[in-house]
Amino acid sequence: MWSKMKEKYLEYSKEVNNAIENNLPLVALESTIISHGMPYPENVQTALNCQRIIREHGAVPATIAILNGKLKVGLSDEEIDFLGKAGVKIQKTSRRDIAYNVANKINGATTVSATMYIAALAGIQVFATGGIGGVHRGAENTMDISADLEELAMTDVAVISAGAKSILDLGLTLEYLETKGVPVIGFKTETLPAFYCDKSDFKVNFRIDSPLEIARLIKTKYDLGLKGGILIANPVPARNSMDKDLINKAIQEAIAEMNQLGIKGKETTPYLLSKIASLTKGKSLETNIALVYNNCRLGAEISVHLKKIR
Ligand code: PSU
Ligand code: MN
Repeated sequence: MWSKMKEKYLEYSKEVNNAIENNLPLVALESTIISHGMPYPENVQTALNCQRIIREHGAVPATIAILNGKLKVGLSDEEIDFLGKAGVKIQKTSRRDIAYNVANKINGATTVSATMYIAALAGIQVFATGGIGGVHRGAENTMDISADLEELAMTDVAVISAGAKSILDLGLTLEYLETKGVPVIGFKTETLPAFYCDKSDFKVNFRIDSPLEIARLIKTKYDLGLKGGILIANPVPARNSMDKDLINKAIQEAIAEMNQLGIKGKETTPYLLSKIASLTKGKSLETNIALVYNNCRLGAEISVHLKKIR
């Protein structure tokens, strides 16, 4: 019954369909990072390179979006180009928007939360992205907490990210994940990386140094019926890590300007990302691209191991 219903809404690319039929390792990718996370044409080049890197590491990429009322798992190069060119004109789609967009055939670029949900429907357990949403600074007044955290609480997908940006409150983000029972793994690190920087003052729950060991943890969690995601924090390579003071100054300036302009809700993250990129003269964009590639590599390695262990 459910599987028939599912077929009605999901649409796989040929490559993804072949991977599912042959039990090949898959890695999901989100599309808000394309439409809202980076400017054109870097967004399209990055998305295509992510797919290439995943293939080079023995897995199959599945970029996810909502197009023409379908939950698309695997996009063509033309579809990626369409999302990249349209940019913020495409609707940023999180969990709450999925049903409305599908019912009304509204195109949507999926955030981490929506991508996790659709990946899980398609049976994909590993998802690589840049940064996740979290508890925003000042959330004690605004209650701005990303739906990504609730999704990590309930959907069985391991998410590889470069930690969380310090536009967020990293300490409160970790507290939230702890309450929800989401394990936070540091890949070769003791501290939660802060996206643009490879380190922060906050500790991860467990440090693991090999992709095989991470795959074993994922398998064990789901064998035990422990619902919800796993957050794998993969620090940006040291050579691409930004100076802490420089980036924090840009973040503070961007937040102050955002508050002055009265920007709220789902516009917050895209606004801050582009403002920080211009304040750092493109350096933050360069770092962002490097860390996404790094996460795709690790995601592919974990997914390959996950298919082999039993
Ligand atoms: N962080 C980035 N780039 C991004 C995002 C976050 O560095 O593109 C996107 C992701 O799609 C994430 C979303 O799921 O922003 C979080 O938005 P919000 O804070 O509105 O939940
Ligand atoms: Mn928000």
